[in-house]
Order: sequence, then C-alpha cells, then structure tokens
Amino acid sequence: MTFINYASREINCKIVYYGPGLCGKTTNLQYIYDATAPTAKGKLISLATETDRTLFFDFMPLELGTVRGFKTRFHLYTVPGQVFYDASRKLILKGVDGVVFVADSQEERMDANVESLYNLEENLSANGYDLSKIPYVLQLNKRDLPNVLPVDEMLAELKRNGEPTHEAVASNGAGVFDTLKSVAKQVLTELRKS
Ligand SMILES: Nc1nc2c(ncn2[C@@H]2O[C@H](COP(=O)(O)OP(=O)(O)OP(=O)(O)O)[C@@H](O)[C@H]2O)c(=O)[nH]1
Ligand SMILES: [Mg+2]
Repeated sequence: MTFINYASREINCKIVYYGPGLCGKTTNLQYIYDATAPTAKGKLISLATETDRTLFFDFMPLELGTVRGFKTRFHLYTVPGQVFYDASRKLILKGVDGVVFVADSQEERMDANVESLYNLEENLSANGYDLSKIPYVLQLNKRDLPNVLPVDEMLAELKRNGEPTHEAVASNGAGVFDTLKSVAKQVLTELRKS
C-alpha cells in the first residue's frame, strides 16, 4: 500500500517490526533514531507502559534518500509483542509494505519466536497478505547473550523461503542498519515492478 505523492515527489512506505515480547523491536527503532541525523527523521513516538513495554506501537518516519527524483520516506512501526495485544498487532499490519521479524536468540525464547511467527502469518493473511510474497527479513537478535541457540538451529525453525537473515545485537546497533537496508531494498524493488 505504498503511497506515492506525485505533486511533492515522495514515496511513502510502511515497515513493521514484529516479534515476541522483549525480543528487541523497540531497541532496533531506538538505535536507528539515535544514529540518524535530525534532518532525515521525524519524532520517535512510543506508546509504552510504565515498564517500557510497547503498549500500542512505536513509530518513526525516516528518509532514506531519493529514487529517480522521488524522496523515499519509510514509516517504521513496531508492534507490542505481549501475547494479549493481538488486536493492536493486526491493526498495525494494515497497509504494510515490508516486515522485519525480530527473533530472540535465547534458547528459552524459541517457543515464543515460533508462536509469534505463526501469529504474524495469521494476522497478515487476515489483512490479505502472504508472508511468502511480501518484502520480508528475519533478524536473529541478542547474539551477544551467553544462552543463545546456534544460528543454523534457529534458521531451521524460523526461516521460511529465501528471505535475507541478519544476526544482530540491537542494543549496540550491530546488524540493525543491515536489517533495515535489506527490507527497504526489497520494498523499493517491489515498487519498481508496479
Ligand atoms: N543483551 C541484549 N539485550 C537486548 C538486545 N536487544 C534488546 N535488548 C534488551 O531487551 C529488552 C527488551 O527490549 P525491547 O526493545 O523493549 O523489546 P520489544 O521487542 O520492543 O518488547 P515489547 O515492546 O514488549 O514487545 C531491553 O532491556 C533491551 O535493552 C540485544 O541484542 N542484546
Ligand atoms: Mg517494544
């Protein structure tokens, strides 16, 4: 549902960061926000609980340069990962152009990853999308922790098709921009096809 404004020569795209509670979705956005020049970004809006869990979403607009004279503005959203906020997640996926699934690499969070990925597929299909057909990237986050699963084991369970995968440590920024660029590139490729 990319929005192209010919008058102002702008392309607007929506990217959603999805994943289980505490996997690091907000941390990805916060890192991008902190590392980006003020002229290229808008406010980071976080609707959070008093314990900093995302209550509804986090949102930030980001300019990623121009494509054929059009300014590309990406609207980055995160969903609340806590299981009971499913209605919010479904709503936030409306009009999505690309998805980043942030998996938590800690062994004890693998069931939560699988459940959240299944929930993503369900909520996408409720909105008329198919995970295997939209721009999609898998991020394996928290690679710095001692109790992480080997990458191959995670990919065997979580990888769908040929989607790009990135290891990350969102809390220090490792892999954060690689992940973003990888999904943005796919969104722009889709756009050129239409
Ligand atoms: N060690 C480590 N901690 C991380 C990493 N990424 C995020 N964290 C920490 O994990 C906790 C949860 O991160 P958030 O970004 O709030 O998680 P979230 O996915 O937005 O969680 P919800 O909003 O509840 O869905 C915070 O304390 C982060 O600092 C990482 O790569 N390594
Ligand atoms: Mg959050």
